[in-house]
Amino acid sequence: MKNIAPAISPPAGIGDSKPGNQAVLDWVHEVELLAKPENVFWCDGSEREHDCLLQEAMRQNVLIKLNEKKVPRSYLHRSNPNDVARVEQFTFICTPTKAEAGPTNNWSDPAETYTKLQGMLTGAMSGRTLFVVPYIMGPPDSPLTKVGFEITDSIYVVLSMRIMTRMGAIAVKRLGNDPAAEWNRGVHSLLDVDPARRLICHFPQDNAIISVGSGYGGNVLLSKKCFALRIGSYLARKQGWMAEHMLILGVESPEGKKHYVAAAFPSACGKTNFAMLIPPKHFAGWKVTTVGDDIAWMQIRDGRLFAVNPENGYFGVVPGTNCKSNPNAMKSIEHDSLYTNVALTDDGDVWWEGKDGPPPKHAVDWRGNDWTPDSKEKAAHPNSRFTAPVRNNPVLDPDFEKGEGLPISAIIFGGRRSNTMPLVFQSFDWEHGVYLGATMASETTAAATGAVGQVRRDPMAMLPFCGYNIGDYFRHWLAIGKRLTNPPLIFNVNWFRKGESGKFLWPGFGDNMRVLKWIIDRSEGSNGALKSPIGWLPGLHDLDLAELEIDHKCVDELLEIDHEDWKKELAEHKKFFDSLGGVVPKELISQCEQLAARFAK
Ligand code: OXD
Ligand code: MN
Repeated sequence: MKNIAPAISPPAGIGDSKPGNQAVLDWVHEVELLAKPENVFWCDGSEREHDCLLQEAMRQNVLIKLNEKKVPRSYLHRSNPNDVARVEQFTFICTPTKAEAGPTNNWSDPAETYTKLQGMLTGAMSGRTLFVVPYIMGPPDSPLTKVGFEITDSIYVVLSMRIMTRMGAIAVKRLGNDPAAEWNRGVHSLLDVDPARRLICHFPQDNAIISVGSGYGGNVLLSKKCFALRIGSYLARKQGWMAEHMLILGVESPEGKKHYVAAAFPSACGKTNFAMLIPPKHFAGWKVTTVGDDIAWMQIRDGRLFAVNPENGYFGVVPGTNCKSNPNAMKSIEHDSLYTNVALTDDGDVWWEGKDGPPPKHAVDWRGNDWTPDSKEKAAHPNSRFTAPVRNNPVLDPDFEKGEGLPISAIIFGGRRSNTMPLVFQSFDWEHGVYLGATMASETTAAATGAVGQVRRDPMAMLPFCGYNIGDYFRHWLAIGKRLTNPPLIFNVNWFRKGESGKFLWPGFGDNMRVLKWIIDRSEGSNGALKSPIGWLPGLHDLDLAELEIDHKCVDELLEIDHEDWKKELAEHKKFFDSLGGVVPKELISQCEQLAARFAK
């Protein structure tokens, strides 16, 4: 069989930065004995190393260099067509008991799973290079920051980790030489990229991850979903902090007053767009800055929640990104970026459905086939991705690296719902807010394999990412609320409500600033709201809709609470809680009853 990741022979002085920590050395040695690579490459994150890996990735056709004038220092990667999204059905939480993983996770026995994976990894790296990638998650001087090491046989993974994390010597230094220090062990092997031998396994008690058989980012950049969310959420509960699938943004008023907001939306629901929002003209002087677009780690200090973005790059969905939907993302991917599964134009540029301008007359699609505008196939895969450094973002928050984190004034939950959910509403209090998060739902997207467009409950957008029992996760949220003397207010938004004609009622994108402004005003106690059975809703005059061409009828529809729809919604909440088999805390059951009672009044 063809070796899909042939070993590389780096020049002297590259790939030999062994750390001093004996626990790391022992672990790498153990994996080496099992996977039998040709050689071991110790990454240090230097420029020399980067150049060497890029050259090798091009030589192996893992990366295609793009037109240097059009997209400087950027590359295209094509994944195996059977490997284009996260695979929730092959993702496992391996805790000693099934109850610890809970009703929403696939569970498998840790000892049996280790044995099975050891079998799969035996000799798996023969003829390949075993790369050791040290990285930190979080700003260099933050108490929240954690160290991880990823072993991989994929050069694409190494180059992507270099963008997505602070990688190399910085992590080795932070870990130090104490063999008992806390760090995450991640092992990844492409094997033969066969879906039948694809497994993403988490061992929370061991702070360890093993991922085999895939090369897709969400399955193999172990820092991200696997460590920062699944293992992270487990550690967070144990250690009293929060690891959430949330963007973090800053909003500054013309007077210089600044708030930070964290928002949990399921995959591919516009987190990156919201985090990079450009306010409409009417909001001249208002500034929105990005702290993070996917993950928030939050700790309590002085009774408030403070958040950091543990990542150092963006791994975003490409199709639909353009100068109208997200000009800041377009700037972020203009250079020094990796593209995965987009189309390649004849002049070495990248193209995707929804990019500005007319489609190219000819391109090579994401599978490597000729493509023209008449082709039936899409040029870019719907879940094609960019990997870009945060530093490329023109609106990166100046305090992005602040170690203590940034104080969160509001938490927003949201999903993709064609009906039922109004544009925005505010919870009555923290406990009610936890209920909003716990019962959140969204229409599924291409970010994970499976049917697209079906409404599924996705509590706090963590359904695929909570590394332990979801009931205990809800309990953790409730317990955090008790420790907060100055908690963020909690809101729910829905940019995706449709009218009878099937068209979106709300323009979205930059105009989401209008909703954000109401949220900020509410956090300052300075704007009105109407009490409804589901929470506080803005009155018609509480939302600043100036200079927006929108029918009053649309606004009414956007804020409408249809009692028939809500009867069904409430039944779905109950059904969802019932499906969790008794793990839901009594406080949330009571919230469900209170909601029913408010509607019955
Ligand atoms: C992502 C996801 O890639 O949530 O961020 O799937
Ligand atoms: Mn995500």
